[in-house]
Amino acid sequence: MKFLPLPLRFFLPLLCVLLLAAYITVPIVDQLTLRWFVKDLDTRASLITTTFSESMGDTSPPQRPAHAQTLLDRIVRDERVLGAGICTSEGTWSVRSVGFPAAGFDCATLAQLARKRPPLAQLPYGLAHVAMLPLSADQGGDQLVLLHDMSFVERRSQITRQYLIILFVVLGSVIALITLIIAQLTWRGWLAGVQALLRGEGLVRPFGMGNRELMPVVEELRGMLRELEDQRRVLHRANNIWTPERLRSLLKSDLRGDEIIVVSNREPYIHERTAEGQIKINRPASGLVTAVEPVMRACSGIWIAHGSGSADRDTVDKLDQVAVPPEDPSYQLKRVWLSEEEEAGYYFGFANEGLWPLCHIAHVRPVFRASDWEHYRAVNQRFADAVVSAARTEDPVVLVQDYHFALVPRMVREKLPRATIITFWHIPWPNSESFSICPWRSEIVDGLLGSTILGFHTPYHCKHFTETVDHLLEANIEQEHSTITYGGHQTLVKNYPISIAWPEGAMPPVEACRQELRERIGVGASHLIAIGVDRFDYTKGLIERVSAVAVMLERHPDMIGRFSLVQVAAPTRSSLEEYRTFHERMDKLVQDVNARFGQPGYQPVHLFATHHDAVTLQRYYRAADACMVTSLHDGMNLVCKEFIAARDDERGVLLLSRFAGAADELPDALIINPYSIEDTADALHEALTMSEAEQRDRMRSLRSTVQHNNVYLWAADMLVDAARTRLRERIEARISANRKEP
Ligand code: ADQ
Repeated sequence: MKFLPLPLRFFLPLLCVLLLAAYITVPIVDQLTLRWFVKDLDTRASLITTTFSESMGDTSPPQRPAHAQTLLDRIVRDERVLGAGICTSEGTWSVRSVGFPAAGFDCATLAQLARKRPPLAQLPYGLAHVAMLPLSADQGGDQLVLLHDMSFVERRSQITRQYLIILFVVLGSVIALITLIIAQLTWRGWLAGVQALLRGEGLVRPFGMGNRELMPVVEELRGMLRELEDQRRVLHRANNIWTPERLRSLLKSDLRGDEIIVVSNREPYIHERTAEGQIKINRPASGLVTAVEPVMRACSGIWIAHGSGSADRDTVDKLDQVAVPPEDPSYQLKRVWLSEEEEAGYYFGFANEGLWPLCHIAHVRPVFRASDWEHYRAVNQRFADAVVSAARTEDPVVLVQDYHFALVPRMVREKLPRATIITFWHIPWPNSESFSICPWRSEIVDGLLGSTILGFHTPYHCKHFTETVDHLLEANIEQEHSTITYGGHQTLVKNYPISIAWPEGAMPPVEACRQELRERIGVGASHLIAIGVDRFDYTKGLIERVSAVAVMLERHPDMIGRFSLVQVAAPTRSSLEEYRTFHERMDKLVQDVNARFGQPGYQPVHLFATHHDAVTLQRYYRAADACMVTSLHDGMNLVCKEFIAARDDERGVLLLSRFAGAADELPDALIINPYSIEDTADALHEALTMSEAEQRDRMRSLRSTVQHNNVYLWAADMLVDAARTRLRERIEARISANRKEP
C-alpha cells in the first residue's frame, strides 16, 4: 500500500468495494424488475381477457369463430403481444391469431407454463410471458391464451446494469475525491495542531477533527514534553542542588550523549614558555572560562578557542588538539591560530574597541573600523569552519560563547542546518537606539539569529535584543513564547543567569586566611579589609570604588588606619589605549588616596595588578570583611558569587552594584549605585560596622541562592531547552518525512 500514491490509496479500495456492491446488486435489481414486469403483464392479460369476453358476449354462436379470429388478430397488433389463441375446455385449439409463435405447444403445455411463477417460456423468438385465463361462463369454459414478448425485459435489464455500474464508478470517484480532500485538510490541521502543541501553544483544534481524535497522539507527545518540563521544574526546586554528576546524567538521558562543541575566544588553558624554557600552564581570568569549564569537564566534547599562548603550538597534536584539564584530561581543546593582524582587527579592534563599549554603558565611545569588521568576519568564518570540521555528526550541540562570535551561529547553520546552536551573550545587550550606532548592526543580529537558543543573563537584556530585532529586521516576534522567527528559522531568546561551581571539600580556616592577607599588607589582626577582584577594566567601576573609599575615610576618620581596600586586578587588553589610560588613571588615584590618608605602615588602598590563582583568591575572599563589586555595567559578575561561595563562616558583607546582572538575584547584598560615590561610601561604612547577626542572616540567604543557582543549573537549564527543541525538531522531521513519502 505504501508504494501507491496517496490518491490511489483512497481510490482503489473504494472502487473495488463499489464494484463488488454492483456485482451483488445488479441480479437483485434484475429479479425485482422482472417481477414488476410479470405483474404488469398479468394485469394486462386479465384486462384483455375481460374486454375480449365482453366483445364476444353479444355474438351469435355461428359467428363466434370468425369474430374471435378478428378480435385475436386485433390484439396481436400490439407489438408487445406475440400471439393470442383460445383453448377449448377439452384442451384443443379453437382459434389462434395469425402467426401464433408457439405452434408446437399444445393447450395443456401452455396451461402448465401459465401456472409457473414466473409464467415464462423460452420460445424460438425469445422469452415470452404466458397467460391462460378463462373467458366468461357463456363461452363454454374456453380459455384465452396470451403470449407477451419479454425480450425487452432482457434489453432493459442490460441497460440498467450498464447504468448502475457507471453510477457506482462515478459515485466511487466522487466519494474518494471528497474523502481525499477532507483527509488532506484534516492532516494539515493535525500537523498544525501537533506543531502548535510542540511549540507549547497548547492543543489547537485542527480542521475536521475533534480534540478526541488527536488525544492519543497528543497524550504521547505531551508525556514526552512533560518529562522535559518535569526536568525543568526539578531543576529549579529549592532543595535540589545541581552537581557535575547530575549534569552528566542529564546529558546522557536527554541529549543521549550527543556531541557537544564549545566555541570561545579565550582558551581555558594557556601553555606559556617561561624564561627558563619550561612550559607553564595558565588559567585565564575570565568569567566565561570560570563558568563554561566545569560544564565541559562534566560532558566531555571539544572546546575550540584561539591558541594564544607562546607554547600552545608545541603542545597540540596533528589536529591542533590537546586533552585538558592537564591533571585529569576529560575533554579536547582545539586551538585556532590567528595572525597578529587578525587578532588586532577581530579581537582588540571590533570586539573590544567596538562591541564591548557598545554593549556596556560605561561612557567609553565605541570605535568601528571597516578593516576590523573584515577581520571579525573572516575570523568568525575560521571558527565556524573549525566547528564544521570538528563535528562528527550532522546535528551536534554547539555552544557559541560571547560577543566575539556573533556571526558564527549563522555560518555554522549554513553548513550544519540540523545543529542545535546555543549562543550565550555574556555581556549586556544595549537598548536598540544605542545598538543602532554600530554600522554592521543588521549583520550582527542576523548572525545571532542563526542560533537555536540565544541566552542572556537577564530578562532585561533579552527585551533589549528583541526590540533591536524588531527595529532592524522583518522578523516574527512571539513575546509569549520568547521566540523570534526569521528567514523560516526559529530562535528561542531567553535569560539564563550564569553562575559558578559551588566549591566542594574543606576550605582553609578563616583565621589563617585573615592572618595571611593582613601579613601581606602589613597590618594587625583586627584591621578591617574590603576586597575587590576584577579584570583591570573600565566597566568594573574601579575608579568609583577607590573614590568611595576616600569619601568613607573622609566621613569616618576613625576608620583611617583601621581599614584598607585590597584590590586585585588582572591586567587585560593592555595593548588598547583606552585600557592603558585607565590603568594610569587608576594608579594615580590610588597614589593620591594613599598619600592623603596613608600613615607610616598603613595604606588605605593596596592595588595588586597581577593575575592570582583561584586558590589564593578564595583565601582572600575568606579573609575579607567586605567585598566591593562596583561595576558600572556588568552582564552578571561572578566575583560576587565567588565571594559568597567562599564564606562558609557566614560572615562578610557584599556590596553589589545595581548595574550588575547579579543584583536581580542577590537582593540581600547591600545594593549600591556606583555612580553615587557618597552612597557607596556610606554603604561601605555600613558593611564594616554591620552586626554579626545581620551579616549571618544576609550571608545565609545569599549562600542558599548561589548554591542552588550554580553553574550546573545554568547549563542544565539551557541543555534541557536544547533537548526540548531537538525533540520537537525530530518529531516534526518525522512527520514531514511521512507527509512527503506518498
Ligand atoms: P568578566 O567581565 O570577566 O566576565 P566576571 O564575571 O566578574 O567578569 O568574571 C571574572 C572572573 O575572572 C572571575 O572568575 C574572577 O575570579 C576572575 N578574576 C578576576 N580578577 C582576577 C585576577 N586578578 N586573577 C585571577 N582571576 C581573576 C564576563 C562578563 C560578566 C559575566 C561573565 C560570565 O563581563 O558580566 O559575569 O562574563 O558570563
